[in-house]
Amino acid sequence: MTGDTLAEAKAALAEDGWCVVPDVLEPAAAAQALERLWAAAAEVARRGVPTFMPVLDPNASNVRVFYLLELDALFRELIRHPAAVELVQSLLGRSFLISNFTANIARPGSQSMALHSDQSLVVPEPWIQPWALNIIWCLTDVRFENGATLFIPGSHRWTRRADVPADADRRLRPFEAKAGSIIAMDGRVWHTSGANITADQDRALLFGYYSRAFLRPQVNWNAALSPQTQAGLDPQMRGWLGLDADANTGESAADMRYLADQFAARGEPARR
Ligand SMILES: O=C(O)CCC(=O)C(=O)O
Repeated sequence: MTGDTLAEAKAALAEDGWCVVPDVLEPAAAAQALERLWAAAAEVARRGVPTFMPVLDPNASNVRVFYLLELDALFRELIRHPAAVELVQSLLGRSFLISNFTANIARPGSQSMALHSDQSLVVPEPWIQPWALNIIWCLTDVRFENGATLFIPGSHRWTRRADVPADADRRLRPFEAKAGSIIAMDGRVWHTSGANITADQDRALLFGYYSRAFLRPQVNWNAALSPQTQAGLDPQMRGWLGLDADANTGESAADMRYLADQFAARGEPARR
């Protein structure tokens, strides 16, 4: 992956609402991540936590793994991968929070979930700006046949539920990519999981969900991460996970400049 590739990807993400960046992980690293994902799924099952969510998926051929950050240090590295963070900051700005990190393995026989946009699940309409996005890690090759995520081109410009057309399902297109790629998807893009119509090919994706820092994350990491996991995190990760005492005190460089300007205009030194 070159700097040019990432620059083109950021431009596509801003304009089209999505982009694919190939070769972020070497094939061996993607295979290792897949192995660790199955180990995490086994651990979750051992703890008696369901990996089938009837509210999300029509049948148990979708294997869902939640709280990846608690389950393996590898996932704590992926969520802060420099390419992922660069894409996130290009869309959301410097400050952001890690809202969620989950896996969905679509096994043969899996079916589509309901059409949705992820931003619509965390903030009411209108959805004017990108306030959230997914960085989707492809741990297997992803094709229409093995259940690629299906999305509607241009749907990041829909600002209200009433904008979703009656023929939305007919507009769906697959995100196809090689194992080791990441797909960035603006939180306003309407999408669903594809059906896996192969006989024997899994489709394994990780969904890193990031949001603007003023939005409450989907996961309360203070509760979801054990004291041992929290103890191993550096200040940067603690900040991105919202683990410290400050919650919403004006976080962006623009906010800070605004405050500094206000103090300067009053002839006072900047505080905080
Ligand atoms: O697995 C997929 O392809 C999509 C999953 C998804 O959109 C979700 O879980 O909200």
